[in-house]
Amino acid sequence: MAVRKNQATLTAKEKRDFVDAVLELKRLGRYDSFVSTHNTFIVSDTDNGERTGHRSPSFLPWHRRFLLQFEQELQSINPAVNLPYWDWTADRTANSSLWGADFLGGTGRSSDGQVTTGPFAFSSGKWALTVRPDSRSYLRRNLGGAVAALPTKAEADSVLAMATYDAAPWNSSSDGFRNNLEGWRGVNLHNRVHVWIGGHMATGMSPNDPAFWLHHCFIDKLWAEWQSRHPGQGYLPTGNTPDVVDLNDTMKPWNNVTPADLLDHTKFYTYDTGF
Ligand SMILES: [Cu+2]
Repeated sequence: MAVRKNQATLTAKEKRDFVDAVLELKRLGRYDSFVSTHNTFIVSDTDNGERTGHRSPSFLPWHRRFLLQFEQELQSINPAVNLPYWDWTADRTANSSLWGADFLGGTGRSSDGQVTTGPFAFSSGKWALTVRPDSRSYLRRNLGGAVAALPTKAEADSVLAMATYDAAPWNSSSDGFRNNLEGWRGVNLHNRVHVWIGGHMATGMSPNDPAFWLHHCFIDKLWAEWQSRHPGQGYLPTGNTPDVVDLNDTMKPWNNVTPADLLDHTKFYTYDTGF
């Protein structure tokens, strides 16, 4: 069983293996479809049609399925690689080893936001963006530039304490665990981290930054933690809800997987904290 580890505990070889597998997917032309798929599933509350990937209950199962697919792609390059997670309540600064030249590289330079260190620097010759919001093909970041602080452990705990998974109108104005975790309400966990990193992470094309996977892996872990804290609570809504993915509805773009299929992550992997 694959075990997803905290990035802070990865060995030098594990970091190298992860980075090398990501770079190889990019070289093979199998990375950028993840960027375009993610961007296709950005919606507003008032868009017509179904809300699937964001601003809706299926935010969590949609990203769980999305991460699983990416992890399987990495494992097709190197079976030893699992997604690591970034606990941003603990590793809270731009000086964290996460942003080291041997892992994700650091913040962007002040002139144009271009990441210039690490394997995803444009100058490495291995990380040119093709699915991108403008003509610039270099990865951009501005760590801590637009929002001063990452969410704290106390803030994460306050969201984990919420007993109800989600609530009508099932969008970015809802009460409940999902919307507070996604960050449209309350202390703002997930959205704030995207903005703290800045650059491409603050856009729908956020998977251009490999930090996306480590951030969302921690969001996925928080969902698993919420499930273990609230065993009597489950995914909502359970049926007949217009424009929303109900418990047993299939999710686009896969069309063969439902939230119910994804509730038990231990069918696929576990976390190093024991669940
Ligand atoms: Cu997303």
